[in-house]
Amino acid sequence: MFKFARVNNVVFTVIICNIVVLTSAFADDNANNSIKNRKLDNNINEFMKNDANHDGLVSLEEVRAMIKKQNPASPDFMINLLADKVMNSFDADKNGFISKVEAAIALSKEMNNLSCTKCK
Ligand SMILES: [Ca+2]
Ligand SMILES: [Ca+2]
Repeated sequence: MFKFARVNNVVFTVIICNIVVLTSAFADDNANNSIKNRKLDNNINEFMKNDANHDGLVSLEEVRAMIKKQNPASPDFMINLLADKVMNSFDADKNGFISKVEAAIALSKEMNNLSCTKCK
């Protein structure tokens, strides 16, 4: 069970990394705040593209579709687990939908976590 949870975390991190790498063409270790903010903006916009029905919110189903697209070979139970993980960390008010503000908060936290491993 522990091993399985670890695999999930790795895949989850890979998903976040993909989102970050996707938009980090201008990044370097001395990135100033405006570049950082632009990166965050890009990441938020990338994430909100998963809003398939354009209601301004990313639902659990839409998160599942995003993960499925990035991991087409993964079994459904794995995709569902990952989607639950994303919802848990992104959906701050637990209403079952990720708003743009919630995505901004979660992605900015993830980006800080990622860059902190570099700045030590
Ligand atoms: Ca939606
Ligand atoms: Ca929410």
